[in-house]
Amino acid sequence: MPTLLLLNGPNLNLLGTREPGLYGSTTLADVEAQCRADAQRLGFELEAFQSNHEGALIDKIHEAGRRHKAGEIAGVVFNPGAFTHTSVAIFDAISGVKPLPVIEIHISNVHAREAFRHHSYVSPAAAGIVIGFGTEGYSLALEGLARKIAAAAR
Ligand code: CA2
Repeated sequence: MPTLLLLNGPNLNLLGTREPGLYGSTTLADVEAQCRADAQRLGFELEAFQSNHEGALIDKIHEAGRRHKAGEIAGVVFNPGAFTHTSVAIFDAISGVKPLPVIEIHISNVHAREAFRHHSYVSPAAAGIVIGFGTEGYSLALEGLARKIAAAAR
């Protein structure tokens, strides 16, 4: 079965354990289970990976690009965490694996927060963006990704 990759960046392993006012009380394990069920409903397997390290995330994007060419990975939902606002290297990695579709997702509405969160290096390389729907945004992102994959196959 084709596979979707769920990627989460730095500090998202803390989801549900701190700052529930900002990020909710759902844990990363809960998010991954919810996404696995969503993916199956949409006809995909799900692989999930979280890292606090920029290079590990970049390596995973490169691997996803190779597996996309091999017909194994159909697309990626990615919350790059704070690297969203700092990382030209992640922009380059996503640009370098096109046409693999990558949906950027943020749990909080970054535009209603500090000015340094208003700019994303990732968005120009993303196939779509979901912002501010809490952890349910991951489900919306998977749904949108599945629609883009279906449209590209037509
Ligand atoms: O809203 C989002 O999803 C963010 O990507 C989350 C990042 C933040 O740097 C971005 O600006 C927006 C932070 C993730 C930290 O997650 C935590 C969760 C619980 C407790 C502490 C941190």
